[in-house]
Amino acid sequence: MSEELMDTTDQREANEIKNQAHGSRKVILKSWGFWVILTIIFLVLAGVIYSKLIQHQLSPAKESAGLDGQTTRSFSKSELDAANAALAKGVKFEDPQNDFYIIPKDVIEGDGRPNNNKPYPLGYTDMKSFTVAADESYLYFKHELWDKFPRSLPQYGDDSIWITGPAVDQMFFYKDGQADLAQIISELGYTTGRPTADNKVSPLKKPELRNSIMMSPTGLDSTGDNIVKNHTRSGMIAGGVGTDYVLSAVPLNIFGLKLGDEIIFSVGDETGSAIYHHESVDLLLEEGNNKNGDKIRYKLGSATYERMSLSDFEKMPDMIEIDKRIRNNSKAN
Ligand SMILES: [Ca+2]
Repeated sequence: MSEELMDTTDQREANEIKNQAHGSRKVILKSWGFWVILTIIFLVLAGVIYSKLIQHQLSPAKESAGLDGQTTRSFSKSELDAANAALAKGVKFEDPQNDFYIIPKDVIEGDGRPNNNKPYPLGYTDMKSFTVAADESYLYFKHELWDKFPRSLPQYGDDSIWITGPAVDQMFFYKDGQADLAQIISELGYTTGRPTADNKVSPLKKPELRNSIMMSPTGLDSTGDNIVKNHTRSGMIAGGVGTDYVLSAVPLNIFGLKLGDEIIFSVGDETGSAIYHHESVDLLLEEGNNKNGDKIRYKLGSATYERMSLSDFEKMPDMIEIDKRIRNNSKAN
């Protein structure tokens, strides 16, 4: 073998050794990279599962989502600007301070719980004003109260407030030509659910501000509450704890409504405590200690309204039909 050839052979061997070393380094790098990626995936998955568990613990699914699985979200900056622009052109109603409706002592609710005939003087359960407005996409309701909502479970004497919130009640509208009713509550929940039979509540770490929209009543359950076809929490909400207002935006399309259509509704604020079914009730447009306030007849997007008495409302042929349908399917008594 010539020296030259030996050199070439040595060179080839050296190259082969180098290549082998490079190859094994590649294998090591590959498996090292594999474990890094696997660890990252594991950490991300663990994080997601953990946050879901925490979320679930803070706000049980039962309370957080409607029957359709929808939850209420916050406004974006531009959505809030749009809401305020619409509200500036809406209709505002003022409501006096400390004008609670006193429920007669002998009224016992369907669930057997009593009502409070001496409502607590809590400003955040007392309506101060109400504004209604609409744009092409949303119906807006702004409720102002006489005081700020507490940041954690409110106590009054031995009692505690588990839920409070103003509502647009018995809202009459036409969906695809059919007369229908809806109730839209802008509620602030302080507990994981209703009080137990021995008046105990479990506070949420973070109170939950949400829309509660009940649509299409079809009957009454055994406690006399409406059975509804749909319950959703869709839309946006702002205000709540630390503020003295609640602002709700509800998509027009869930009612099949558009600008210029008419709705007829009343407004009330109900609060539930550990002891009382209704700790307090405050109604808009009521005179004296009337159980029901007058109705507001409002054309979506307009700056005016028409006041309508409850008896005129109940005499509307479509309302008589709806009422009949609900009563005929009553599981109460
Ligand atoms: Ca009031």
